[in-house]
Amino acid sequence: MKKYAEITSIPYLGAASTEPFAFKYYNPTEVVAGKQMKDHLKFAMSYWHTIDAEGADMFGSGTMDKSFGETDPIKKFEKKADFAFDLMNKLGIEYYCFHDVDIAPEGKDVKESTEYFKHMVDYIYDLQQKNNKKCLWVTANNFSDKKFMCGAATSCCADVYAVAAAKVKAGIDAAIKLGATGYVFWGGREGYETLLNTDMGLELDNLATFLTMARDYGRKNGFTGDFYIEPKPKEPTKHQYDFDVATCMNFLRLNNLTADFKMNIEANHATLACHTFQHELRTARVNGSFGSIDANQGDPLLGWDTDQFPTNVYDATLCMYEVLKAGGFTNGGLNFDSKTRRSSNTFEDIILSYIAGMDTFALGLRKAVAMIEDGRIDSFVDERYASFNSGIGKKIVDKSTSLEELTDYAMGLGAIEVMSGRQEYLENVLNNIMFNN
Ligand code: XUL
Ligand code: CO
Repeated sequence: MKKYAEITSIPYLGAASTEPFAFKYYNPTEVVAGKQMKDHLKFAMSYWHTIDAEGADMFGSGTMDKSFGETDPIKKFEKKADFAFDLMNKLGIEYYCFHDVDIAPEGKDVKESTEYFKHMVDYIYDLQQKNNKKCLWVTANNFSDKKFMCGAATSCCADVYAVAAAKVKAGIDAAIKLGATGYVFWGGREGYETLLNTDMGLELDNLATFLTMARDYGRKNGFTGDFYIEPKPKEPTKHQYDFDVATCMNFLRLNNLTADFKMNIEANHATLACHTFQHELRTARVNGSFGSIDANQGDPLLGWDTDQFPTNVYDATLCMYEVLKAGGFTNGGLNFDSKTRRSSNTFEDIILSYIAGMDTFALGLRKAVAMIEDGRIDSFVDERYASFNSGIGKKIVDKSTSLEELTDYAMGLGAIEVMSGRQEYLENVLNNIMFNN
């Protein structure tokens, strides 16, 4: 197998190829359903797992060294950034996203950390211009440091809340400078372990105030992208306030934030909430809050966030079906919040993992287009709800009936026959589409 340094770019060689460092399904400029594949998929490299994570887990230390031979903290992060853009070039990825602490070292206090961060934002800005890349979104890591042990915007300590606000302000400034089209809030420790020590009402109100201030600051200073909430039900806290899309939508509606906040849906967070990925995407779509996607997968036998590179083509197909039905990405895109397994510890593995994830979603896109073009599933659903197209059903849809009128109508009915849901037939149709071409 080739070494990382020998790889200059990953070509599209098609499904018959056995070359490991080639795309089998992702052909960036090929037009499918009226758009180039790269514009349908808007792949983004996510910094924290790819550029920083070294494979440490709670039972052992890292298995990979990503210091790039540097000990000076600033030089190390500059080398990481150089590597990040080189990797994106090799893979043909146009977008990237990051937490503040992914791109810069932390200083002794907020002031010093912000200076380091600004230096690295400038450094990355130059790389982005030189390499013709775009920033998908920025976020603040307001969960790792020990001061965030009881939350950030939902902390019991007002000083911690202020530090979290300063970090978000710096992140929004970076998003504006880099022209990012998104700013993400994932509520890492915004939740609680026990109600015995928690003022839930105050925490939720403080969170709403925090998001409102961030929105107002961003809009006042020229940030025109989307703000995103990334739902996750648990881990690290036992109860997270951003449990799933429906919970987040309730919170956003209550606090008049739906015009500015959309969802950043992560595949495995959906699974942890006991939903399918498609359920979360559909819930966002019907609520008008579909925004961006964190594409990874979990392990069905493990109950935590394994953040694996996606290889499940069924999930990717149903995901891309929802994306197409939502009209495609606007400000959002598809980022790989995914990491190589701890035992896949070489730079070649990073490239191979991205190829797997990108090919999986490219295949998913192709199959989703085939599903729509085939039409059997969509037309079955249309037929299933046909009783709402005319007569009393149309009146229900038009909100022009009443319980009295429906009662009169029901009184005149004889035996009713409800059409079969034909789930097995539809699953068979899906398999037919997946494997027939
Ligand atoms: C954590 C997670 C984060 C968010 C950004 O589970 O997914 O990477 O995507 O903070
Ligand atoms: Co994520």
